[in-house]
Amino acid sequence: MTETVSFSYQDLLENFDWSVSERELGYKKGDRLNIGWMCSDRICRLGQAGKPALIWEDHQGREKRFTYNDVRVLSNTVAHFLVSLGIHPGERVCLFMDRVPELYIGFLGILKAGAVAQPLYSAFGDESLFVRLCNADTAAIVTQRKHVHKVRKIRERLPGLRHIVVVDAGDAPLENREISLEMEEAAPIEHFDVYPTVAESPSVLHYTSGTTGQPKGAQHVHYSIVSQYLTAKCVLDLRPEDVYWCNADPGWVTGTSYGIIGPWANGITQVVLDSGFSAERWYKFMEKHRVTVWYSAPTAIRMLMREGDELVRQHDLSSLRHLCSVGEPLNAEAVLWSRKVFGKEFHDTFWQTETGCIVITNFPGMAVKPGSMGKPFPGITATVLDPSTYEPLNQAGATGLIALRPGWPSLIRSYWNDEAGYQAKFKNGWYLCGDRASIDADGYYWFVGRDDDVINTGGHLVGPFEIESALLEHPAVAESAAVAKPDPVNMEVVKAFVSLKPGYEASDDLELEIMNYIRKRLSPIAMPQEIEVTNAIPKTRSGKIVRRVLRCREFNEPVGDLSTIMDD
Ligand code: 6R9
Repeated sequence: MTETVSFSYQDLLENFDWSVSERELGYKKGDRLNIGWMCSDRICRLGQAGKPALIWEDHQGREKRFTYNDVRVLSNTVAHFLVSLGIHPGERVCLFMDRVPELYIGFLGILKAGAVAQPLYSAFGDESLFVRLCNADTAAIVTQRKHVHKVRKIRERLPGLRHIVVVDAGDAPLENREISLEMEEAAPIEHFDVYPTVAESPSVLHYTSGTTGQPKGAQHVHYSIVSQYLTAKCVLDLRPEDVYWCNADPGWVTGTSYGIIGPWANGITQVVLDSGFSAERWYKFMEKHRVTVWYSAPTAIRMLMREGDELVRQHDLSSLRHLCSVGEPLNAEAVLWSRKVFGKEFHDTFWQTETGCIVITNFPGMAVKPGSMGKPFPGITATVLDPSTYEPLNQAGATGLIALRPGWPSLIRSYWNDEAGYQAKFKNGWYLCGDRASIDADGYYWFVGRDDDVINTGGHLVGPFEIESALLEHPAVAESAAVAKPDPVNMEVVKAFVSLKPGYEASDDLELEIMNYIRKRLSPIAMPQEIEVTNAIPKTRSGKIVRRVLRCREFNEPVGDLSTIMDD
């Protein structure tokens, strides 16, 4: 498939230096650096104040438009409000909202105030929310009326949470610690002294799940913009006239790195659809706004495939120029389907919350091998390591651990309050992604699977420990194990194994009740799609659950040698 490209992979690869990005952003070592300012004030100074930054639409088709100057002034307004509340630089301010304009603009406002933005997915239930706010010792949460009841449920257990800011309170009665901020109604703050953050100042704290323990806070710094700006420009191929749509919710890293920072640092117009999935609505939305660049995810693409080709043909999607995907393996069928119906291929991009930016990718113009993740982004040194020696495998087709040489701008600097967990991500001078892949003779990477027990459902990572802990709080559950189970659309879904306490009998009703319990306390994505009652949850001699046995059974894979694990 031929395409006109702005950059050639080979040209960028030769003599690559991240300072290219620093120069384009007008940043010099030692300068102040603030993502909030970079994504709004800077664009206005470049003569783009009147250019649309955000075109927002909800499920009823209501539309709002914000220029870069609007984003500049409104983010000042949010920043000023937070400072007037007594929020100090470095304190965590959580964003807990659907995809409303206040989420995108508030993100920049928090950063302008020098505080740390902590975005959380608004479908989280009270327990998932509590765990993350408690761990981060969050000082304020910005939320909507429809979600405030979840905060009310847990606020007594969060003494450090001083302010609950409601962006659409209207005349609804507010309770203790709650305060209203209607961003567009507040007195606009034309000039705000942006807090003088520097490259290494903390910026965004994203929670991500691992195998053990509760989710970890991945701590980013303002310097991450140097990676996010350039990868958005080169991989997403953003050009000044583009209309860009990123499907991801800013509760997850794709929604901030490439749903806020990347496009806005490039001065691009982006469109946001604040509504659930509907193939027809999505195509209509892209047709109406003449979307040119679309960043989506394999589960969404598979859901679109299911709705058929005819629906695509009923819409004029000729504006689409470049398509990318992230979050899970992009199956070859999805690439072939997109070729057929859009006349364009989805370009797979691989990265993580921790990497902050795309690290392995099908670069525009590079021949796509359907099913492959492509090659390392210039400026990223990658390899696959032997899992026992942590030495590079250097053999085409051999499966190993995906490893990256630390040093690119957007690698997280720590896990919040978990130095040991952070250090464990590095071996022999490499950062380990926790995924397995092979590299073919042409240097293309092929994803094999995760190297841990984390469940990837529809591109969202859920940690088994968080689900197991919540299951144990249900009165009927004595023991629990949560593992991935294959799924044709979501790639994986959660399956839970539970043993019951005396006096409880397995029944369909009880299973449904447990599922709903998890959905409400954690989230719909963490909810087990299947519950198996068993008295035989495999354990090591010291009593640790061996999820691998259960997982392999679900995937019909051989369990392999367990002798060392069982002796643990
Ligand atoms: C950006 C994001 C990261 C994990 C990652 C891997 C999986 C992401 C992928 C992919 C295969 C791809 N993953 N992109 N697997 N092909 N193109 O998703 O961040 O939520 O931290 O997830 O997702 O397992 O390690 P995050």
